Amino acid sequence: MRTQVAIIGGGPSGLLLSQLLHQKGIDTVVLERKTKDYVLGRIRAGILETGFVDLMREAGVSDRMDKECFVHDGTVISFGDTEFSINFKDLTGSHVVVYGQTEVTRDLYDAREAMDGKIVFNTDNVTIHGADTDTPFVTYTTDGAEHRIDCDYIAGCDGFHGVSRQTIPLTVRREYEKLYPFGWLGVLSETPPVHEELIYACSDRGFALCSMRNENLSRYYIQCSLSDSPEDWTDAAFWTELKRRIPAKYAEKLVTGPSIEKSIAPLRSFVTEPMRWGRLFLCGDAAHIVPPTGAKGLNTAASDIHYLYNGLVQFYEEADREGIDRYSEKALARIWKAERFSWSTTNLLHRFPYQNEFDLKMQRADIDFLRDNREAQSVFAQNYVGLPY
Ligand code: FAS
Ligand code: PHB
Repeated sequence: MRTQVAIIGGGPSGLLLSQLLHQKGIDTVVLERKTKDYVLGRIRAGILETGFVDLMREAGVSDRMDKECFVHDGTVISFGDTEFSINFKDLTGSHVVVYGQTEVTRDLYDAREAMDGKIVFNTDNVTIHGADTDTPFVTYTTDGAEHRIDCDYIAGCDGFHGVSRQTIPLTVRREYEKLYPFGWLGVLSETPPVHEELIYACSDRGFALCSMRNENLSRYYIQCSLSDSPEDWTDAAFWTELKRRIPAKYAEKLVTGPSIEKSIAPLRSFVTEPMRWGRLFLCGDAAHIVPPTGAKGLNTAASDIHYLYNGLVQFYEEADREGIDRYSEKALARIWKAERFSWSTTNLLHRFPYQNEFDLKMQRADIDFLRDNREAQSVFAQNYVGLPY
């Protein structure tokens, strides 16, 4: 088989790139290790920057999102029983959209299948060959048979545990990582959201987040120990702990219910440089990870796709390599700013085991300054709604 762009990974990055390129008549094949149902069963991000929304519109897959999403003009930040709002619209003229990653991925799969997009599921042993030559190819096995795809370029959209990043020699790639001493225990419940906006809660007992997917599907998180497993937490224990971390006015009206999904995500900051090696480009979680506090994971994947898509179109339509030659530089410039914001909000709102009384006073002063200072809120809002591509 031959294609123009071989895409490894059928998550939001790979599917969005495939869909965008297809619209420009550029041929792709997507290789996905799992089944479509498995991919759609993962509960992950919930907040989309307007840049992501614009890309979904450009890809022609925004109809359901436009009908079903929530537009959020701000968020609530609380510390114990005190709270304040940050008004994105007032401070930046922009907003964010609440629409789950599961739905984004579902819409992209539906569009790819409606256009007979080539997606191969259950691929094993995906291996990238000759990425640093002018004749790269990818091999993989399905149902025990080996296959080969010759291509012009390879997009590594295969997430943090994929093969693409590992293909770049250690003599070429540099990795930057920070691990956090806690995780997020997340619960999905078919209950109405406790508030119309998200609540990022800092408390003496640790961080909590009240989010949502729709008017009867809520997503809640509490900071938890890395030694915890979801089975350690009954639904009742989760709800009790969540109520102890959010302001009483919300705890009193929280509608609880059975969890339909319960999982723990570790938190890490991670970046690989460069994001290109020859004809291999890394996108999304294959290249970088953020703690989800700033809602940047999926949104930095989107800006990577924006840069790579436009670079590939520039190459195929104008024989101009400037876009693909500058891909890594442009993507990393935005990624490091998102890493900073995600690291900063994680430090602002979580409890760290080593914090002493002075550290706690500094954290409280940081939150009080954000509460009282419009410029500080403007910096937060600009980062949260998404810095320019
Ligand atoms: P993905 O990991 O989504 O997709 C990669 C795909 O490649 C997967 O389908 C995988 O099966 C496939 N793959 C892997 N190896 C392969 C191989 N060798 N061959 C073929 N296919 C292969 N972000 C937020 O903004 N907010 C959140 O709350 C949030 N929560 C998260 C919770 C968890 C547990 C995780 C892991 C991430 C979370 N994220 C969150 C970040 C997440 O949303 C990512 O940013 C987003 O999934 C990035 O999309 P992709 O780059 O497509 O990677
Ligand atoms: C979510 O709804 O899953 C979500 C929202 C905001 C975040 C992280 C996760 O910062």
